[in-house]
Amino acid sequence: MDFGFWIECQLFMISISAQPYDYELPTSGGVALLIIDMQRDFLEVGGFGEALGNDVSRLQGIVPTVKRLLEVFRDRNLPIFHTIECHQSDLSDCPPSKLNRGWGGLKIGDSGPMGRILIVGEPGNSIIPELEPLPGEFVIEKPGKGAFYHTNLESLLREEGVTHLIVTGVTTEVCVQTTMREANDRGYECLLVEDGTESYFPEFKESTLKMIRAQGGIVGWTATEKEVLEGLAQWQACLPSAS
Ligand code: C5J
Repeated sequence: MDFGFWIECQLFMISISAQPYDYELPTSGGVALLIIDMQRDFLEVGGFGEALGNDVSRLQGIVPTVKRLLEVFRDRNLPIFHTIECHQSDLSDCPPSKLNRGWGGLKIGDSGPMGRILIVGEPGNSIIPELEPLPGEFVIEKPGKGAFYHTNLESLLREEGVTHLIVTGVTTEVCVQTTMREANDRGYECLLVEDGTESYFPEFKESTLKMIRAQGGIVGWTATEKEVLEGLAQWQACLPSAS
């Protein structure tokens, strides 16, 4: 590291240009990527999402962005957490309040176009092949909308020394937002990647982004993939391990 750059690293916090204001990165690691529910049943033609009448192409639009972020975190050896919304085959972890909701003909546990809906191990429940987790990456099976509810996510984050979460995935206003709120309450600094999250309902996505960064970042920050990658590149160059 050249001396001028070293001085810059010491004097200034490295941050990601974000809304509602810059997202400061920690001086010694602690940043992880969190990818929420990029499952075949939500994203693929012929899956549960489409069976419910949703346009899944909206969700597919973010796959290249999430993949690029995933590759950057892999290249830099930073922790990666994937989540899957799923239930046990006997539905013992699915409360009636969740099981009995919904319009269409299909409910959780029913046989759908890609196997039983939201049941662990069924074809539609797996993460899309483009983002398939590699050994060493964490996969959190979650029965709720939030990734902290009835999972070991919090203890894993602690063990890995994670304090900052770069959040991506689907759907913005449901599992992504719930997880960010849970994480925020637990003290994690969360940034949602604007072009790395999507909803079947564009107006819900836009409202969620606004809600997250309202009141000075009441839930967290938002930034584009480009802004995240620029900030991370500068941050990694400043880490003690880079010198
Ligand atoms: C939903 C999710 N929408 N991953 N799940 O039920 O947001």
